[in-house]
Amino acid sequence: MGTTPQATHVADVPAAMDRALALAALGPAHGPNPRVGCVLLAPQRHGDTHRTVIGEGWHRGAGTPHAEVAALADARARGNDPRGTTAVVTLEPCNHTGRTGPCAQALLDAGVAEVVHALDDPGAASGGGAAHLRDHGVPVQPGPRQAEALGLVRAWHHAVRTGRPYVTLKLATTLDGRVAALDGTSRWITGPDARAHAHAVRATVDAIAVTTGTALADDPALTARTPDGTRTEHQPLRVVVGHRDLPTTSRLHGPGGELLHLHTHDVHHVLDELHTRHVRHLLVEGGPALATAMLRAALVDQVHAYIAPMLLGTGPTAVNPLGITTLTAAPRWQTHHLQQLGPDALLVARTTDTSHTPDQES
Ligand code: AOF
Ligand code: ZN
Repeated sequence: MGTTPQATHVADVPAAMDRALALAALGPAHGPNPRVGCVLLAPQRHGDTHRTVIGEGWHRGAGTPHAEVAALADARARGNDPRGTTAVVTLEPCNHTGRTGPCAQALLDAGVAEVVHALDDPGAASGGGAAHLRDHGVPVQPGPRQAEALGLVRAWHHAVRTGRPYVTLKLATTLDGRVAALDGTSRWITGPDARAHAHAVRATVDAIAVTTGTALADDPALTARTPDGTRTEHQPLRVVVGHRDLPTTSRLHGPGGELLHLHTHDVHHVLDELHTRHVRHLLVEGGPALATAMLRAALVDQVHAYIAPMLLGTGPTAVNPLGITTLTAAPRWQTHHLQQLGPDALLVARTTDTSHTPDQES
């Protein structure tokens, strides 16, 4: 099925989990649902060194079959009987009927003998699949490779757990943290490689937010584009925060994702509204007023700091005063990773220590 060659044999359950994680990564990083992969292993016969993969699948986005159901369908399409198999899944099988039916029950109905899953499902309705399987006599082993599985679904997991989107704040500054010169010139501080990276990030998030001030001053399109200017298939929701109206000629009214104008300055209200729209990952792109309000409310989970090796000495900074007057009052973030982008650098910092977990979201 799909774009990847089928695995036919794997050494053992850990190798099957490697495969399930690789399959999960084929799903979209954006959207309301998590990226999940599933591998069905035939029972180990005496003397075999490897186990046969009889079916595998991954989730391709909201409304399409879940990974477990996709793997069962793959097995049947290949003429394989899923009875007695071990289901190796990157997320606990769901226990609810949402856009599709409950996977825990689908695995039971198929006669699967045991389940190994990485992450627990934190959803109030969707969780509990492991208990349901155990109650019906199917052993469930939770927990291997949680960090990797989480790296694939960080924003979704955060949103389901906390009831608000995961927020990435993008900053593009000089070495001394400035975003414009005194005369207001601000394009371009970072170079093409940094901009290409930022566009690739846009293509993985659900929504991008800017203030009306930034929208009026810069007239951004807020679309995700490849370096040749082509719009990518997925276009995030474009969110403008603030009271002033945008002219009808604004590029935000042009082609791209849906435009949502929120006439508020309350960042909690912004995130509530986006959460009800199933936005899992919000990218905040400016200006400094919105960045500052989000930081003051402790609503930023990750900063993408693009830093250009130039100095201005004066001019506006990326963030306005945060009310911090002494060093010990400044929260210290964790460096998740550091990357060179042409002449510039990208530092990804997070509020919690995820520096040892891989991350395939961006
Ligand atoms: C997925 N894909 O492979 C698994 C999921 O609205 P629904 O019916 O698509 O259900 C989405 C929820 O199901 C999701 O939030 C998660 O809790 C659970 N498991 N979801 O999209 C999958 N296994
Ligand atoms: Zn499911």
